[in-house]
Amino acid sequence: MDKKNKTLGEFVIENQTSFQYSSGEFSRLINAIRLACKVVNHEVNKAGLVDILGAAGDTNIQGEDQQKLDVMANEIFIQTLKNREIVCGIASEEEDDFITINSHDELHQNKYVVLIDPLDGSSNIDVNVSVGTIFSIYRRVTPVGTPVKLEDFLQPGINQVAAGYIVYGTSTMLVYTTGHGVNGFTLNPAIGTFYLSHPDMQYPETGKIYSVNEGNYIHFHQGVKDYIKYCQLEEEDRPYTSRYIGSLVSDFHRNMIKGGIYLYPKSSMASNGKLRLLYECNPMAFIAEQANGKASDGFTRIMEIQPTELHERVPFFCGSPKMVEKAEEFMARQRDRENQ
Ligand code: AHM
Ligand code: MG
Repeated sequence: MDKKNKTLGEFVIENQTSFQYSSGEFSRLINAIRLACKVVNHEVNKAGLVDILGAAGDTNIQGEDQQKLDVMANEIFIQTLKNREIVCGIASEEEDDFITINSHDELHQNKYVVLIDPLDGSSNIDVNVSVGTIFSIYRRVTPVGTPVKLEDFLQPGINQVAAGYIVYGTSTMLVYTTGHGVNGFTLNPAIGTFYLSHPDMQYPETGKIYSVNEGNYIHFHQGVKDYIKYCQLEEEDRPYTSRYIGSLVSDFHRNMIKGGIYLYPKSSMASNGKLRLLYECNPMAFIAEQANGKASDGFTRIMEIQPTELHERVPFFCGSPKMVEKAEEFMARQRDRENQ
């Protein structure tokens, strides 16, 4: 078959054997995510009609309350996964606690848990800027046949069996990995089909883009400040270009294609940064590493951090390997200075 015409469905079937565990189950899982993504995509694309159709909190013409899109996306993903009975638990950035699926089913046969940020960067929706969905899949660690426990979700990122994101951008793309490289699929909205458009995605070794919210500059650790100054210096291939959308999926996606680094460091205002280890950093780190990139908290590999709570935050440095290594050098140098 012509590679250019390969659909996501065909790709999943062809690559079933590369999934380390039961292939059928994974195919069903990715199918559920693909379906939910198309529904969310439809809702996101209508967001510009908010003045016509009514804003969140309003009542629409059928007398139904209009929901905020992030709440709606959360419900769509959870409902789609629940209906298909393929996971034993879901944790979402939008929910305080994890959700147990089939809690009344004595069998509890499903082996996977899904962690999801249903609509990341949702403050961008009102101004027609790209947003995304991020997901992460693990095998449960507690025995099959029992209800899921917190420890099934608090696994280090290296245990992920799959992770991906959807970017609702100028076109809608689904990008995922099962630990055998990263592949990107673009939605043809006319027929609702994803096509393999970006096979084997790879970060360039280095790049010319740095992405950070520089408005927080004075609150950053000195190591981060020094690295930002290094990016701006007129030397060798620098100064780099500053690009920051404020929508992690979009900033990450651009940097992976063009070469760059994304930073959300800790600051004197946010002691662990802003991004969530389980819903944002771990899945993005898995994708980054599978695409020749790197992800750390400035000192430690993200995927080796042992999570202690569902909504914990970590500083995030992610991108082209040489750029992340250079930022880590600045962080280490400053730490050494402080320890002297
Ligand atoms: P959210 O989960 O509340 O949407 O926040 C996450 C988003 C990321 O997409 C983005 O990179 C970051 O927050 C931007 O934060 P800031 O506005 O502080 O730069
Ligand atoms: Mg988020």
